[in-house]
Amino acid sequence: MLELYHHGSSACAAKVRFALAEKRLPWIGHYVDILAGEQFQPGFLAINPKAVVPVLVHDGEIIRESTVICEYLEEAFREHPIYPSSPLERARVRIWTKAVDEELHPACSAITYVVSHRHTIVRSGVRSFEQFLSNGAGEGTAARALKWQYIEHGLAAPGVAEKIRLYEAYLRKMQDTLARQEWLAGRDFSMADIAMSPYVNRLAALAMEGLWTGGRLPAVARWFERIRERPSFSSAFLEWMPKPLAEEMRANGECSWPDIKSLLGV
Ligand SMILES: N[C@@H](CCC(=O)N[C@@H](CS)C(=O)NCC(=O)O)C(=O)O
Repeated sequence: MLELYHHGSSACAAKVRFALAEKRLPWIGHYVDILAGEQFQPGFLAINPKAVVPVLVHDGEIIRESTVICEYLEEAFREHPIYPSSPLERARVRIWTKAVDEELHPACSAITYVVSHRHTIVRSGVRSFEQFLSNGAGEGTAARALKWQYIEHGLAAPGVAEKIRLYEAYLRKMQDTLARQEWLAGRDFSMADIAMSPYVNRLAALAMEGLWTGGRLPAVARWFERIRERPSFSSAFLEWMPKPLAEEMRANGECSWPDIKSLLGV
């Protein structure tokens, strides 16, 4: 039995749900509300001391880290492969997944917090770092200190502008690649597309589609249309996103859009 601990707005969790859907694997979900602090409950910390989702449990064995989880699924279940067979294309997949883990995910966390989650967290009554930490930090005090900077200073928080520019640079890298080939690793849809989709979808959820629409990055626009048309898209991305959170993220994104545009000069 496959069990997934996940959350609706988590990009890493969406990546694993997308992989599960593409591999047509049935799973049972345990929803962890990371905006309400459920990741700090002892039961969850016991399966992930870092207090982050996603976590996969397969027949009682715990697997953490979204990219590792997807690799595990591919190796444990050979049907409906999401990794290409050629070494060159497999290397291309890993370049994208490494970029996501090392650079894009931290950039996504920055933009999501400064544009939207900071308002949700402040509205819930949090006023100080001590209070923000009062639920616990798992093993992630440093990461949580960074998030507190995003909550307190928004777009003016140290390093945020660079992270948002880096995010946009990845859209342009995608454009360069997708202008030459249909999918990110080559001719076929693969784990590279699964890994990048949540990050393009996040910008769409924040009403920032203008970064690639209107003829700006046409190959990215066409690619994202094809991603959205896949039968797996709805179960991976839409069904788990609570409607009030989706509406809040979109409204907050619309408010921040002029600042983001001026930061990026688009
Ligand atoms: N490298 C980890 C990152 C996991 C991660 O950052 N998860 C976020 C959601 S996308 C989370 O659970 N955040 C909870 C928190 O920061 O309190 C992975 O790929 O699984």
